[in-house]
Amino acid sequence: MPAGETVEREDALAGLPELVLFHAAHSTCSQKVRLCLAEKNLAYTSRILAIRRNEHLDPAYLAINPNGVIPTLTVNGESVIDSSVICEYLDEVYPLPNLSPPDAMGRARMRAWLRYLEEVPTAAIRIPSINALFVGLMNELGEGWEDVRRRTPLRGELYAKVGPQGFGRAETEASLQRLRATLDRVDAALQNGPWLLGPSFSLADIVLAPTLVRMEDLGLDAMWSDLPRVASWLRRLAERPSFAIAYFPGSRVTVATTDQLI
Ligand SMILES: N[C@@H](CCC(=O)N[C@@H](CS)C(=O)NCC(=O)O)C(=O)O
Repeated sequence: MPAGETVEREDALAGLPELVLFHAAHSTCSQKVRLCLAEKNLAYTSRILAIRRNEHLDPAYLAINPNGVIPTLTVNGESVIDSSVICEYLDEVYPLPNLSPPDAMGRARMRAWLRYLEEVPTAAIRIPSINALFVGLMNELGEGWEDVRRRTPLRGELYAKVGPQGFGRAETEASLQRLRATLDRVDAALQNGPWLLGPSFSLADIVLAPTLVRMEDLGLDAMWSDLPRVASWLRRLAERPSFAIAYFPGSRVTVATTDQLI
């Protein structure tokens, strides 16, 4: 989707605040927000940032997102940052269809999932993603990459650990273990499915989705070959109309071989 294009959809909310999403096709955090916007059938103006050209570290972007990461949603020019926070914001302001449980205890359970998903698998998937997809670009950038590492407000420490072949074996294996632990936890929750919180699709499913899709793209789907509930959750997710909207062409990435992961 070209930068600046407005996502044209039936929008019963015309006249409400202008939504602008700063994002990238392949960015897993952006995909969470796009899924949420699509579930709610919300129109927005799309501003694609080229991470390759460091547009996320541009002073003008840092002024709207001081963390120097994507996505950012602006609402009449005011920023909402952090993908899960953006999803919760959207669900609060545009409650139909509702993506949160109706009761406080249910919402507490959902938020516990959101925090866990951010802390464990969302962080873990960065390691094999960088190894397989981004290390080539980092090497290609050379000195330019050093500059990114110095300028990034949040990721300097993480990027200092990336060598010319990516992360080391121990770091990569630890991240795969964290992903497997997540799959086990998801599988256990899906016993009372079909969705993470039970009968209704929620923000917890949205925040989980990009990690599993990325694992699939990296050829890591064998990690749930013994967990059929996880596989059927992913199939159900892909059948939702929001999926094709959020994952427009260019959003999925593939690697030729899992050897690239380590
Ligand atoms: N907690 C943030 C994390 C956002 C994030 O890490 N975004 C990645 C793309 S998925 C990014 O901007 N990476 C650029 C970089 O690491 O320099 C969120 O959920 O919005």
